Amino acid sequence: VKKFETIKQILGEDLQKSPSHSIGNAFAPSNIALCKYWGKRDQELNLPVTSSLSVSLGSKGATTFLEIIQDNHDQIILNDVVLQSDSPFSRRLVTFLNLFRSNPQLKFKISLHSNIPIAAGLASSAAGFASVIKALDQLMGWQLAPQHLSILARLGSGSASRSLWQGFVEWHAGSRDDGMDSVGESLTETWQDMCIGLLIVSAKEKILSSRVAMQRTVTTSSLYSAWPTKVAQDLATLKIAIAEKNFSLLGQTAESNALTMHATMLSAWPPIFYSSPETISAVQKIWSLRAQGLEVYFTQDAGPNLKLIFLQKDAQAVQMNFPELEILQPFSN
Ligand code: 2P0
Repeated sequence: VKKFETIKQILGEDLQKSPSHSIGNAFAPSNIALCKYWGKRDQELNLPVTSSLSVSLGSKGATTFLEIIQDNHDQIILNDVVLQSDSPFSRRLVTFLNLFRSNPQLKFKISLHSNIPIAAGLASSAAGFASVIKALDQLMGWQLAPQHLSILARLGSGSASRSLWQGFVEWHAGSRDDGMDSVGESLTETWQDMCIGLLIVSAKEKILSSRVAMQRTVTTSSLYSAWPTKVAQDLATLKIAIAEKNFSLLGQTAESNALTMHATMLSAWPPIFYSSPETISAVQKIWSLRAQGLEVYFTQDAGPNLKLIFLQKDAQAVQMNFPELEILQPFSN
């Protein structure tokens, strides 16, 4: 119900308009949070407790091809595999599309392609929902500004609100109940020689979705009350680090932010621990490399894999220590 109110505010009468094109086709990048989104103040609108800050991954992300079909149900294809209509991903996508159908008979073929290994924990919902809303914008002929698309993408998945732009993006928590001020904003600064390395330590399925995990953390973790203060400090520090190109400050802040998020999960009940033994050895290796003077930091999301953060000048040394690392340059591809 609240979702429709938001959509009506953005689309107005356009909501009833029939599609202007029969297809839509759009790409959206994945994003990695340097300051994490962990906890909602509204579960229906995916309104976060705090703001967050991410870096988008250039050409790594999801492409959605959307087509109107004459059928009585949607057809969903993920990386060329037709999904069962009762699979969790299909249900979530159909529920999202239901918000935007100008009439209930309007059915879609939705083909999503991700060029990021699913196991990286990056083929996450963010790039998916952002690319779906961009493809819908084309098909429906809304011609919305990215800020409005960010608000709509958030209704599918919180972190999708940050995937409407490349580069550094801040998702403002906002304070309104309708979420109209909970929107992504692109930062003007870039960082040409920043590298992100994807370290896949385990290709196993997630033990628990981030949606369930963050809610459990909010309701049961005694450490959660410290999280908003930590985020406020880290956001301010990250912006200084980005403005001054202080890489040590950026790396330390991002790593500490991720570890604090995981600490709130450890104190939830039942406890949530996304790290595997391989994660822990990789973390210890990173710390040991740093002690030897190699400036490499990590961040970790709702899974066992790590994202390493380092500068181009150290890429070779980092790659030597982690031969399986896939290195991305978010600002130069
Ligand atoms: C982030 N994560 O900031 C945090 C850090 C995971 C760990 O945003 O329920 O898939 O769809 O709003 O966006 C993943 O959570 O959750 C996420 P929903 P979402 O990247």
